[in-house]
Amino acid sequence: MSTLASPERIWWKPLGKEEKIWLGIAIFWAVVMFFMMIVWGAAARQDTPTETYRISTTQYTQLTNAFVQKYQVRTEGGLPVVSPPGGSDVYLMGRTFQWYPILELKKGQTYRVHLSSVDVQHGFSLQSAKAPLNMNFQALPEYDYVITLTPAESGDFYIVCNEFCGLGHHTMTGKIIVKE
Ligand SMILES: [Cu+2]
Repeated sequence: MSTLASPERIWWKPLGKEEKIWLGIAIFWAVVMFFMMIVWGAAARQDTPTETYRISTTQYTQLTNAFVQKYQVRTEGGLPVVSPPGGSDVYLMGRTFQWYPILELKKGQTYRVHLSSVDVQHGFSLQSAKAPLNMNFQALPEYDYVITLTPAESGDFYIVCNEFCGLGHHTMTGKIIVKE
Protein backbone atom coordinates (compact mmCIF):
# COMPACT_ATOMS: atom_id res chain seq x y z
CA MET A 1 0.00 0.00 0.00
CA SER A 2 1.22 3.44 -0.84
CA THR A 3 2.36 5.67 1.96
CA LEU A 4 2.53 8.86 -0.11
CA ALA A 5 1.50 11.76 2.07
CA SER A 6 0.08 14.94 0.63
CA PRO A 7 2.14 18.09 1.31
CA GLU A 8 1.33 20.30 4.23
CA ARG A 9 -1.48 22.61 3.27
CA ILE A 10 -0.07 25.73 4.95
CA TRP A 11 3.62 25.41 4.14
CA TRP A 12 4.64 28.99 4.89
CA LYS A 13 5.56 29.90 8.41
CA PRO A 14 5.08 33.30 9.96
CA LEU A 15 8.23 35.47 9.79
CA GLY A 16 10.45 35.44 12.83
CA LYS A 17 11.45 38.67 14.55
CA GLU A 18 14.98 38.76 13.04
CA GLU A 19 13.76 38.10 9.52
CA LYS A 20 11.30 40.97 9.90
CA ILE A 21 14.10 43.31 11.01
CA TRP A 22 16.33 42.36 8.05
CA LEU A 23 13.47 42.70 5.61
CA GLY A 24 12.68 46.12 7.07
CA ILE A 25 16.30 47.26 6.66
CA ALA A 26 16.43 46.01 3.06
CA ILE A 27 13.19 47.76 2.09
CA PHE A 28 14.22 50.96 3.85
CA TRP A 29 17.59 50.96 2.03
CA ALA A 30 15.99 50.27 -1.37
CA VAL A 31 13.77 53.32 -0.84
CA VAL A 32 16.77 55.47 0.21
CA MET A 33 18.74 54.40 -2.89
CA PHE A 34 15.75 55.10 -5.14
CA PHE A 35 15.59 58.70 -3.96
CA MET A 36 19.40 59.00 -4.05
CA MET A 37 19.28 58.41 -7.83
CA ILE A 38 17.08 61.47 -8.20
CA VAL A 39 19.07 63.62 -5.73
CA TRP A 40 22.42 62.58 -7.23
CA GLY A 41 21.26 63.23 -10.78
CA ALA A 42 20.38 66.80 -9.83
CA ALA A 43 23.01 67.62 -7.20
CA ALA A 44 26.19 65.94 -8.43
CA ARG A 45 26.18 67.46 -11.91
CA GLN A 46 27.50 64.23 -13.32
CA ASP A 47 25.48 64.30 -16.52
CA THR A 48 27.02 65.86 -19.61
CA PRO A 49 24.97 68.85 -20.74
CA THR A 50 23.53 67.83 -24.09
CA GLU A 51 20.84 68.81 -26.56
CA THR A 52 19.59 66.74 -29.47
CA TYR A 53 18.13 67.85 -32.80
CA ARG A 54 17.03 66.18 -36.02
CA ILE A 55 19.19 66.95 -39.04
CA SER A 56 19.70 65.41 -42.48
CA THR A 57 23.08 63.89 -43.24
CA THR A 58 23.45 66.26 -46.22
CA GLN A 59 22.86 69.28 -44.02
CA TYR A 60 25.25 68.01 -41.37
CA THR A 61 27.95 67.47 -44.02
CA GLN A 62 27.40 71.03 -45.28
CA LEU A 63 27.67 72.50 -41.78
CA THR A 64 30.86 70.51 -41.10
CA ASN A 65 32.44 71.57 -44.40
CA ALA A 66 31.55 75.23 -43.77
CA PHE A 67 33.03 74.95 -40.25
CA VAL A 68 36.26 73.44 -41.62
CA GLN A 69 36.53 76.09 -44.33
CA LYS A 70 36.07 78.88 -41.81
CA TYR A 71 38.53 77.83 -39.10
CA GLN A 72 41.07 75.46 -40.69
CA VAL A 73 44.64 76.29 -39.62
CA ARG A 74 46.69 73.44 -41.13
CA THR A 75 46.54 69.80 -42.12
CA GLU A 76 47.80 66.81 -40.22
CA GLY A 77 48.04 63.38 -41.82
CA GLY A 78 45.77 64.47 -44.66
CA LEU A 79 43.06 65.77 -42.32
CA PRO A 80 42.27 69.42 -41.70
CA VAL A 81 43.08 70.77 -38.23
CA VAL A 82 40.37 73.21 -37.24
CA SER A 83 40.80 75.81 -34.52
CA PRO A 84 37.52 77.54 -33.70
CA PRO A 85 37.30 80.43 -31.22
CA GLY A 86 35.85 79.82 -27.75
CA GLY A 87 32.08 79.95 -27.54
CA SER A 88 31.61 78.78 -31.10
CA ASP A 89 29.79 75.84 -32.64
CA VAL A 90 32.13 72.97 -33.40
CA TYR A 91 31.25 70.18 -35.83
CA LEU A 92 32.59 66.68 -35.56
CA MET A 93 31.49 64.18 -38.17
CA GLY A 94 31.71 60.43 -37.86
CA ARG A 95 31.92 58.48 -41.11
CA THR A 96 33.32 55.12 -42.14
CA PHE A 97 36.11 55.06 -41.00
CA GLN A 98 37.12 58.48 -39.81
CA TRP A 99 36.39 61.24 -37.34
CA TYR A 100 36.43 64.48 -39.32
CA PRO A 101 38.09 66.96 -38.81
CA ILE A 102 40.85 67.17 -36.17
CA LEU A 103 39.81 69.74 -33.56
CA GLU A 104 42.10 72.18 -31.85
CA LEU A 105 40.46 73.70 -28.77
CA LYS A 106 41.66 75.97 -26.00
CA LYS A 107 41.73 74.94 -22.35
CA GLY A 108 39.09 76.71 -20.26
CA GLN A 109 37.02 77.85 -23.24
CA THR A 110 33.49 76.56 -23.70
CA TYR A 111 32.37 75.09 -27.01
CA ARG A 112 29.18 73.65 -28.38
CA VAL A 113 30.44 70.43 -29.89
CA HIS A 114 28.06 68.95 -32.45
CA LEU A 115 28.35 65.23 -32.98
CA SER A 116 26.72 63.20 -35.70
CA SER A 117 27.30 60.47 -38.24
CA VAL A 118 26.68 60.72 -41.96
CA ASP A 119 26.42 57.00 -42.61
CA VAL A 120 26.03 54.32 -39.92
CA GLN A 121 26.01 54.43 -36.14
CA HIS A 122 29.38 55.20 -34.56
CA GLY A 123 30.48 55.45 -30.95
CA PHE A 124 32.48 58.37 -29.65
CA SER A 125 34.83 57.45 -26.83
CA LEU A 126 37.40 59.94 -25.62
CA GLN A 127 40.87 58.85 -24.51
CA SER A 128 43.78 60.77 -23.09
CA ALA A 129 47.29 59.60 -24.00
CA LYS A 130 47.28 57.50 -20.83
CA ALA A 131 43.79 56.25 -20.22
CA PRO A 132 40.18 56.33 -21.37
CA LEU A 133 38.24 59.32 -20.04
CA ASN A 134 34.71 58.74 -18.98
CA MET A 135 33.16 60.41 -22.03
CA ASN A 136 31.16 58.15 -24.29
CA PHE A 137 28.51 59.24 -26.75
CA GLN A 138 26.65 57.77 -29.68
CA ALA A 139 26.98 59.35 -33.11
CA LEU A 140 23.77 58.62 -34.96
CA PRO A 141 22.91 59.53 -38.53
CA GLU A 142 20.21 62.25 -38.75
CA TYR A 143 20.66 63.32 -35.14
CA ASP A 144 22.66 66.37 -34.15
CA TYR A 145 23.92 65.77 -30.64
CA VAL A 146 25.25 68.96 -29.04
CA ILE A 147 27.63 68.63 -26.11
CA THR A 148 28.55 71.74 -24.14
CA LEU A 149 32.19 71.14 -23.45
CA THR A 150 34.92 73.02 -21.57
CA PRO A 151 38.31 71.30 -21.82
CA ALA A 152 39.90 71.26 -18.36
CA GLU A 153 43.29 69.83 -19.38
CA SER A 154 45.63 70.52 -22.23
CA GLY A 155 47.22 67.83 -24.39
CA ASP A 156 46.36 65.46 -27.19
CA PHE A 157 43.18 63.46 -26.88
CA TYR A 158 42.04 60.63 -29.09
CA ILE A 159 38.61 59.51 -30.19
CA VAL A 160 38.03 55.81 -30.56
CA CYS A 161 34.96 54.44 -32.30
CA ASN A 162 33.41 52.04 -29.82
CA GLU A 163 30.42 50.98 -31.89
CA PHE A 164 31.23 48.32 -34.47
CA CYS A 165 30.63 50.04 -37.82
CA GLY A 166 32.22 47.80 -40.43
CA LEU A 167 35.48 46.29 -41.62
CA GLY A 168 37.58 49.39 -40.94
CA HIS A 169 36.08 49.98 -37.49
CA HIS A 170 39.38 49.34 -35.66
CA THR A 171 41.07 52.08 -37.70
CA MET A 172 38.44 54.70 -36.88
CA THR A 173 40.26 57.06 -34.57
CA GLY A 174 40.17 60.83 -34.30
CA LYS A 175 42.03 63.52 -32.50
CA ILE A 176 41.27 66.56 -30.33
CA ILE A 177 44.16 68.86 -29.44
CA VAL A 178 43.70 71.06 -26.37
CA LYS A 179 46.05 74.02 -26.12
CA GLU A 180 46.93 76.02 -23.00
CU1 LIG B 1 33.18 52.34 -35.70
